[in-house]
Amino acid sequence: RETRKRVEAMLDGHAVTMFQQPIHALASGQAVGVECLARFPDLNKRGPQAWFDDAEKVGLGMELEMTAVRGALETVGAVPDGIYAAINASPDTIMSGTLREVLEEAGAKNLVIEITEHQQVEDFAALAREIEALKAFARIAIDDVGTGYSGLRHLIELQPDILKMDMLLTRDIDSDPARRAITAAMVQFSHDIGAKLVAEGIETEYERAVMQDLGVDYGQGYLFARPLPVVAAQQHLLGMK
Ligand code: G
Ligand code: G
Ligand code: MN
Ligand code: NA
Repeated sequence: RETRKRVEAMLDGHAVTMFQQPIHALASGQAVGVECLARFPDLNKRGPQAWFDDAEKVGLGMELEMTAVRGALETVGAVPDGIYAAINASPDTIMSGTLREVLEEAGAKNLVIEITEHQQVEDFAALAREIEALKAFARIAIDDVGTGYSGLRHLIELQPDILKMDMLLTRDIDSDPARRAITAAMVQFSHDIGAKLVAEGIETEYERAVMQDLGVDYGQGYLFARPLPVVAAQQHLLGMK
């Protein structure tokens, strides 16, 4: 009950702020996109993941996700032409049809939906159908490939435009042949299906260089920029272009 009150108070208080983290092409260094990420009050004590987990626990997960989506859509007008804006959504939210309604109404250009999966999907065929319908409004990215439930079926059946590798692969990429081998296989797979591959959590120039050498298309991480308030993100994007 305490948790429910806390989440409700946060939602009622319109306390969700959307930040943007730039995504860069590794070869040219140019910014190609931003990921919209939710930020909450008292961030030092409770990170975004804790808020999303709490909301999910008390049945407000979809409401919080859609609050973040609406907030993100309010910020995408500021994104320069030619740069995509990525929004996170779970299968539940996608299958509810609400996301499609909101995107249809917003009519925003150059959107990407990052499918973030933390639970097993009961009705995969229904998810796949809704994803097909969403492609009229956005490109599709699979988030955190290789972790949780973002498994093979997603890669095979959803025909994604973008794949995002979990930062587990980026960390220690210099010293670990297994991480390099999986990344190389991901590069091959992505390109065979006509998708772009993103390495997440790039913090050092060395990690960036290894990922580029392996053929990874795009990178996201503190080396390029942290998740930034929208005005700072736009300054970053315009400065790099
Ligand atoms: O932004 P990062 O700092 O800490 O976010 C942690 C996690 O919180 C992300 O990996 C993601 O799962 C979740 N998250 C952050 N922002 C959003 C959002 O806008 N929508 C959804 N659905 N999840 C988000
Ligand atoms: O949606 P997703 O789970 O991919 O959210 C991205 C997460 O990764 C966010 O929590 C964001 O703050 C985090 N992140 C982005 N870049 C870096 C980085 O370079 N290092 C680390 N440790 N985390 C990062
Ligand atoms: Mn994401
Ligand atoms: Na991710």
